[in-house]
Amino acid sequence: TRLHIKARSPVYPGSDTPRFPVPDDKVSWETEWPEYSPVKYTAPPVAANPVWADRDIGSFSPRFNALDGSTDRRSHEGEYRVHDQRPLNPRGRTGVSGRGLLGKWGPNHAADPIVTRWKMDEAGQRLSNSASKLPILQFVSIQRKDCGEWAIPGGMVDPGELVSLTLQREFSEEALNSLEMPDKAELHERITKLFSSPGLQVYKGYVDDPRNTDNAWMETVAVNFHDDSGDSVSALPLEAGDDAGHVSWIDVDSAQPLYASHSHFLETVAKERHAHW
Ligand code: RP5
Ligand code: MG
Ligand code: MG
Repeated sequence: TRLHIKARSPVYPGSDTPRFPVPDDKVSWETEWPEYSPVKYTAPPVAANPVWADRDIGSFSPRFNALDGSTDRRSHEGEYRVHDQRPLNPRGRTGVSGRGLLGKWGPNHAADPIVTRWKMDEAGQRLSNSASKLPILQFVSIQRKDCGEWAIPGGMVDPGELVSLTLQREFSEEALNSLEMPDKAELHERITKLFSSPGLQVYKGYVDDPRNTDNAWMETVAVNFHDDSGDSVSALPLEAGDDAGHVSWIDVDSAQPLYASHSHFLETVAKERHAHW
C-alpha cells in the first residue's frame, strides 16, 4: 500500500494546528517511536455535538469493526486496531489525534460519483491527446468551498443509506444544486436513469484525505457512470450547490491537480476506458 501524504499535510485544514511531523519511515504503527507526540485536535463544529458526530470517548464507547446501530464502523480495508479505546488509522500515523473535522471515530464512509463523457470538437468528433493519441475523457468536477481544490462531487453516506443512493444524491446536491432547485421531473428522471445503470466501481477503500487523523479517516466507494454516446448527461444543466463553489466538465489528465486521492480514481477510469491519462 502507498504511504498517505495529504493526511500528513503540515497544518491541519481549517485550523492553525500544525501536525506533529511524521517522516515516511515513521508512518507505520509497527515502527516503534517513543518520541511520537501527536497534537490532539477536535474541530469546534465536531466538539459542539451535532447530530452527525459521535460523542467523545469516555462518555461513549462505540462498537468498532462492526455495524454499530445505523453507523457502519467496519473498514473496507479489513479489521483495524483499537488502542486505548481509540481506533487506529489503517495507513499509520498522521501527526494529529482525536477526530479533527471528522464526525466519526474510525472510518467515515463516503461515495464518489465519477460522471464522464468523451471530449468532442464542434463537428462531434472525439478529440485525442496529441502525445498519447488516446481519446480524452471529461468528468463533472466541483470546486470545494472548504479548500478551493477541484474534486469529484462526493459526500458522506448517511446512516443506513445505500451507497447507490449516496452517489446520486451527492451528485444532484453538489453538481445540479438539487437542494435549492424545485424538483424538475424530466431532469430527475434523466439522473435516476444514469445512476441506475450498473456503473464501473473503480475504487473502494481508504482515502488520503487532508482531514484524516490517527483516530478518524475517510473511506469511499468511487463509481464511474459513463455517457458513451454523449446524449444523456452531456447536456446536463450543471449548477454548483451545497459545499461546491463551482462546477464544470474537466479533462481527465494526470496533470490536473485534484483533492485527496481523487486523481488516483480517475487514473483507473482512464485506463479502464482506454482513454488519455
Ligand atoms: C473525500 O471527501 C471523499 O473522496 C469524498 O469526495 C469527500 C467526502 O467529504 P465531503 O465532500 O462530504 O466533505 O475524502
Ligand atoms: Mg455533499
Ligand atoms: Mg462533498
